[in-house]
Amino acid sequence: MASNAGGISIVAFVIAVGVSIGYYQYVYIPEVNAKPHLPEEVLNPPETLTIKIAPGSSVESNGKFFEPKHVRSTIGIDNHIIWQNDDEVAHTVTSDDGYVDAINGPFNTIDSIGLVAGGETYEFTFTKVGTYAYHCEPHPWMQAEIEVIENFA
Ligand SMILES: [Cu+2]
Repeated sequence: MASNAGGISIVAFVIAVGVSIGYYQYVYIPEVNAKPHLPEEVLNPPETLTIKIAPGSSVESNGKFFEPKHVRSTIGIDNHIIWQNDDEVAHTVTSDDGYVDAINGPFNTIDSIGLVAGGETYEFTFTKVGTYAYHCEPHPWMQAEIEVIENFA
């Protein structure tokens, strides 16, 4: 009886070790390696920048599309960008070169919310310094750029 219980506990121990090693190898390690560790203020910056999609943007002669057309954002300060569609027509915010952020995925509304309907918004947080050119997929004359710079403060 006693030796039987001992046998069961050894089996239980072996299983527990096996599960722990499996968890470490196949769950914990991939999770640790999957995404870079970044400061909290980069992941959730204290401020946001808003870009407005001008009314009439679907018409090329409108002349005003993403406003402002060029935006400078500082990482860890205001690298969270909000696009506000003030037009009645739906638009996309689509990276020119298919940029994929290591934390937040593709910089493209098509891969997340689809079209940004009139009155709706799209939000994206850039976690890396760089220059990000983008456009609207249905209206390719709608072009703009975000420059995300280092925080030198
Ligand atoms: Cu558009």
